[in-house]
Amino acid sequence: MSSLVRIGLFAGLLGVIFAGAALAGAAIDPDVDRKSASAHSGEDETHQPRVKGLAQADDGVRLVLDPPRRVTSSGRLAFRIVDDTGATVRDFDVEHDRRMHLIVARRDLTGFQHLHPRQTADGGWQVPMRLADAGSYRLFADFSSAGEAHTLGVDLNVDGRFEARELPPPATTALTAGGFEVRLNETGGEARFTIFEDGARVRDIEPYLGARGHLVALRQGDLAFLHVHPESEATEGSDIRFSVEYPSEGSYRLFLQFKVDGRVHTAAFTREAGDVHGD
Ligand SMILES: [Cu+2]
Repeated sequence: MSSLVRIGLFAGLLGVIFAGAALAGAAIDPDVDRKSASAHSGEDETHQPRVKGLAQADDGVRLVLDPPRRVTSSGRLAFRIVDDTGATVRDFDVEHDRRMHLIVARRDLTGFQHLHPRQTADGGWQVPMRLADAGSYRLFADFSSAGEAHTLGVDLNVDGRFEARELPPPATTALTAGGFEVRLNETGGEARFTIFEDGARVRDIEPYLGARGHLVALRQGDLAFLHVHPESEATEGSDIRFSVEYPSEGSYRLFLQFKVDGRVHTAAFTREAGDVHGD
């Protein structure tokens, strides 16, 4: 909790004492505390940031949409990364086999997409993108430049009648569109995924983006993008393992992608931080 919040709460408590109980609801509104806390959760004073993607500009780089803020449900998305002088950044490092990873999710955590844009001659990026449902989407550009990793986030709106979907309840199994059943086992900060097809364990998982799988974890409410590290000792035939650290209580959506028979499959899981250490 920041000192400002603390001072606010202290003042609120004094208010309750002197002005009576009627003020209590407004002065010690738990929502106010939660909002302030989430605004600060992007940084950790002693460690690297535990969440990413909450800002459109960070660490001297900025994500610029061309044109800004709005897309049609199907078309081409164009964007650039600019530095603090406004110049287009052109040099990117290869991370997970690509120079640019684009993650898209609607704000209700449906409609997940993982795309790889193409760099144009002027240094910008383009990718065909279809957003089937109306609503507000979060777009994350995940890249590394000059040895520094960045995840910048920006909202996109698709006009139309918007119906938010409830987050599915927490689960440790998920079905992919291709009929695979994925089981998740979480213990001590490690998420272990096992793939099944028709009840039998799938062992011939193909490399995808230089690893056995790719995991994106988003926090419900602000779509904070979690640091997730693939565990290097994963070998042929083994589970797909990641170290996942939930930065706060709350609901999270995990999107695991893996490749079998040349096709990429996505399995999504809802997790509640709080039960992750208990089960
Ligand atoms: Cu990617």
